[in-house]
Amino acid sequence: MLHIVPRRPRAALFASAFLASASAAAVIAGAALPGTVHAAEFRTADIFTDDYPTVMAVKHMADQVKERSNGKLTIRIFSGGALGSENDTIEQVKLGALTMARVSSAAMHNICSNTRVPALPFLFRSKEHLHAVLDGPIGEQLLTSCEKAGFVGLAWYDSGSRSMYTRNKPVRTLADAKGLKIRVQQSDLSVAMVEAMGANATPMSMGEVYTSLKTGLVDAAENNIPSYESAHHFEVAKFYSQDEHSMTPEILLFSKRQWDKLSPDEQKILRDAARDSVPYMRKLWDEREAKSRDIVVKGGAQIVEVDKASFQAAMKPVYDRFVTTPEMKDLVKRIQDTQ
Ligand code: BDP
Repeated sequence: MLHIVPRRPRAALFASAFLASASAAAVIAGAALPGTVHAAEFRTADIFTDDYPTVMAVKHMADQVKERSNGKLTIRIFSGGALGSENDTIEQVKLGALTMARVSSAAMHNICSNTRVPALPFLFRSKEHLHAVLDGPIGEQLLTSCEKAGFVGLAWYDSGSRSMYTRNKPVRTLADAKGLKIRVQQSDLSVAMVEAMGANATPMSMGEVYTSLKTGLVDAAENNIPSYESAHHFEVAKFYSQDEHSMTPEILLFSKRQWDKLSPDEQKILRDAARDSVPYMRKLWDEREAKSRDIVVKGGAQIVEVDKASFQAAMKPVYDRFVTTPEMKDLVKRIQDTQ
């Protein structure tokens, strides 16, 4: 029933990833000259299944890449967590053992610090505000900010807004969150955000959340509605409290090691196709949000209205702790000023 597979032992993962990528690496290595496109197969990973918007968007990109390269460049998608957790796939991409990964940008927070910016609580006023920022120079600046760490950012994908959901009682105000044990993503910012709410943060990978909620290891988790639905969390945590504390986007990563071996033509085909998959993804995302909301409500979940202002007012310590460098301060200011 669980669509997101649990973690697999690290050694096995790496062995299979290296084997899987050996042929592609051999084809690419040293072969690329400017103005040329050579045959190569790239591999990408996602924890979600084939019918999820992130996976369908990368499939769209793969189709475009194949067509625009006359069948020379192909992208093979390992969905459903087949290559491990997001942290596992990020490590593989860094090493160049895996070409690409679609992950939550929160999984990059501790790797390249600027990616924390779009996850700051209550930063975006609306989906339109988020799009205006990510589609413009700030989005571009943030996408390139992980290159030193070994990652080329190809695109931002929507991920709606994240809200809290609980097993035992609905959360309506900040006071209701006090003392709850809440699963968060493996990011210091996510931990700090939940602590600022007066709750206790338990960081873990997505694949472990269902069981942790079911067994009571945690009282709550937080996510967008499509994740809440597709990972079946709504079956074990019935109260979905719409505090909409963050709009952390998804990021599509390409291994810098592999990128640097590609010709400018090959890079352009990949970049353009990634970019062109964004509007398609947004359409799918909106449809999926509506569909997921329907499924969870029919499945017995309760969508709870929240006193958002009480949550927002508690977030100052998060900004004080993470928005410290002149660059971060400038980014936040420019985002707030974006219309
Ligand atoms: C979802 C993201 C997924 C993350 C998950 C999480 O789409 O990439 O793994 O949240 O909470 O919204 O870990």
